[in-house]
Amino acid sequence: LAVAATAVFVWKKRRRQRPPQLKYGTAGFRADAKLLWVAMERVGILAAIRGGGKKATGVMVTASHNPERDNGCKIVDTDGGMLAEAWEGRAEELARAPEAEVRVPRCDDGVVVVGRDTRRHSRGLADRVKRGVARTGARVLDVGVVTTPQLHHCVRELNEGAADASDLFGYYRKLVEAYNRIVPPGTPTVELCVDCAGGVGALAVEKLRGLLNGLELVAVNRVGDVELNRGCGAEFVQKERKPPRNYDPRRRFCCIDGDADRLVYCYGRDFRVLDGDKIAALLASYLGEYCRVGCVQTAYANGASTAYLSTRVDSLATAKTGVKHVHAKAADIMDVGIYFEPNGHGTVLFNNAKSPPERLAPFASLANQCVGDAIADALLVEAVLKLRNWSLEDWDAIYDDLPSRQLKQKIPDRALLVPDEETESRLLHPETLQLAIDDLVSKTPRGRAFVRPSGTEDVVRIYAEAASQPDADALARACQRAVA
Ligand code: 16G
Ligand code: ZN
Repeated sequence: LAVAATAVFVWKKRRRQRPPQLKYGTAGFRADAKLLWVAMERVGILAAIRGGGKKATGVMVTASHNPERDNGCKIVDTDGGMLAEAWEGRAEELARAPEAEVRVPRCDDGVVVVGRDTRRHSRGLADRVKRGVARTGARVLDVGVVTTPQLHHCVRELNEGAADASDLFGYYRKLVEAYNRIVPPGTPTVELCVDCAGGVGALAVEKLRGLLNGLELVAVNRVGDVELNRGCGAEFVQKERKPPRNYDPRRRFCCIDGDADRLVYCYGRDFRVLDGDKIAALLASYLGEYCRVGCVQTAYANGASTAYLSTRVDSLATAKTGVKHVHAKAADIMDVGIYFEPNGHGTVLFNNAKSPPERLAPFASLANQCVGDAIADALLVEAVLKLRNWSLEDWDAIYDDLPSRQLKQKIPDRALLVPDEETESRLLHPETLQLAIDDLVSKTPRGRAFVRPSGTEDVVRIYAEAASQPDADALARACQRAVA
């Protein structure tokens, strides 16, 4: 009896214990994988509730470009996009609540699509998500190891009436058909090495091999070749400006991240990086010849790209960092809304999907309409380069990046820094810090700088650009000292 009593006591205590107080960050929960077990089950419950017992939603278990030890999840909304911001608070509450306080409603006719990346713990965490979904009575559709954009695609397809989107056959068919409509057969073949950061993107690249007119994809840094996201991948290459592992300057290279929703290109012995800004510029300059194009950037966009785009697109806007912000603005701008963050996350939205100009129809099916998709974006870039008959050098030469520098600084409480709601490029509080930054900027030729609290890491990010690299470095360091 005493043993049973102890067991009941322990069980009750556990039910009252608070799980880790996670934050729903810029793109979902993200933390050391060990802290996520409870949260994942709750995320499954939340995703089912969000579907309202009728529609499909999704959960992607991934920590994207973070190190292998981290994990997380991205919740996919009924339209195939990211979870509506209004629901993030509810997700947090549910993830943080002691078990005894969790109320689980019935969502019998809902479906939650569950996918995962290649991390060691992703399978176990996905099982937890599935357990949460099962508690609501909703059905689980397990699509296994997929890229994040593939999972978004599945959810959208299901809600648009597809019987089953889980084999991804429709996803690949759409890409191949659209690309081959733009690029005719018989076109001379270009080889493109895709640095897959040791992640799931390699599976998609393999699937597309041999199917595309004039384009041979080669997966480099496949699962198991390298540690995930370490010394390779889009985040590493864009932030560090260093060649990824297994880079070969004689071959054409692009780099994606651990869940294949970011893309940057690179080339040459002097290692040039073509980032998201340059991808936006390339696509905008081409599409702008056929329709009215709007572009959305974040404050991290290089000033030279902003200057280039301002004379070539019909509308140019700045949004807060994070896909949900740039995506929303791009969906509301001109016939075609292009957004790319410099880190390579972006896509082209066809806002008049019913009637894109004839010539652009295949672009409208190639570009992922839910979220940035590194694989689809690489095909868009390759298609436009072929149509223009451009090399990477030609593309790179459309404008020269202003020298820039990014730094980060840990402070005791980054929540004390409050940026403006519109663009996150100025601090509303503390005012004295913003004044100090203004002063430093005014003394730097072509200077621009801002600081903002990261939404994915416990740090403050510092961005600076200037006419010369030493000036950009000095400006960034001076802002860092002002923050610290
Ligand atoms: C996330 C965002 C990315 C953003 C980055 C900013 C999505 C899918 N991803 O990775 O768009 O650029 O966070 O990180 O929204 P930060 O808040 O740490 O600077
Ligand atoms: Zn990612």
